[in-house]
Amino acid sequence: MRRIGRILVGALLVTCLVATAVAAYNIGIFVPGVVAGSPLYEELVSGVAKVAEEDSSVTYKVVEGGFDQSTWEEAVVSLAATEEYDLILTSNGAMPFVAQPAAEAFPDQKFLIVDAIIADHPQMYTVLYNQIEQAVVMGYLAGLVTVSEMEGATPDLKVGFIAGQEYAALNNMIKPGYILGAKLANPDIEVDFRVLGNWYDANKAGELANSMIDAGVDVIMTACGGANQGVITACEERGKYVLYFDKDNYELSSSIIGCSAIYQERAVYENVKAAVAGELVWGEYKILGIGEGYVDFVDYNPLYEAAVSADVVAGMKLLLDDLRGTIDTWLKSQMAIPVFW
Ligand code: RBF
Repeated sequence: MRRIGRILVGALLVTCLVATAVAAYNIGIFVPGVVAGSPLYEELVSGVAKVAEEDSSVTYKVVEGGFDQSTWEEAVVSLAATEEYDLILTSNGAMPFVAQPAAEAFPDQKFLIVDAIIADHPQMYTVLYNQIEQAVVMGYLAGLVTVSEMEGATPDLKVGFIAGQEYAALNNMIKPGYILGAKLANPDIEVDFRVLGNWYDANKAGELANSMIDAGVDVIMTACGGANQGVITACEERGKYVLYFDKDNYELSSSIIGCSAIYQERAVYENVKAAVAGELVWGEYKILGIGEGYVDFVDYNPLYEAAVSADVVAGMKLLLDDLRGTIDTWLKSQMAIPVFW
């Protein structure tokens, strides 16, 4: 009897251990670049960290892919080849394609890719942000500032935008949205658009900003990751204005007069939780914008109203009320996202 009892207890223990092992959920986070200085990558990691804090069965490892994009495909294959991860999580529009060979080689590997979109891939779930909305607001602010009486505003109707590189989301959402917003403020405004060619060279970003300022630009939107600092320093030195694209970052510099934010930490947190619960439908995607609460302009930081003139605040409020409420059908049609995937 005793012996049978011991065997039963032993069997129970083994079952418990196996059950615990099965319940563990491991996430490999592939950062295509480096975390520091890129808001969306910082929030990619912090979103998972929040899930892991609440759920001890969730573990994660962060792999930084660095700036040599030609090595990413191989690095994702290596990550999948460990067969240790229930989920590979990554972020940016190129990643559904970069992860393709890994997906093919490891058909059981699942991928959650945020700030990206692909339809009908049976191993992938993607979350795209409506960056037309995000950029329209920023373009409109740039337009209001350049026509304003603010101290740094020049008589030229020129606003700037510096991007890290050219990619589908930029060409189909961010750039057209910014131009649309600026021209809504005043149709005669010209947008000086420059591409840095990478996401880290702050010196070169500073040179681009200075050359734009020489040409009469008084406000520059920056979306070039770690290189943003070069734009900020140039604008600080020359009394010009910066629009920061991805995050509430007014504290970083007094030259930053407008921030739009993507709530990527929240999107990552929610979708990783859904993945852990087995609720993500592979092959599907969703698009999250201002109406859904994942994209916004940060007018709720008091530093914003302190940084711009009262007429700019009033003009912005009209557009924001529209975008956050019932959008006028004409504006809505102008902001439709073309199917670029
Ligand atoms: N954004 C960053 O802030 N830092 C980066 O290192 C970075 N690398 C990118 C690499 C590729 C191939 C692509 C397509 C986009 C990258 N982005 C990066 C842009 C990011 O996905 C997003 O579009 C911008 O942050 C604007 O919201």
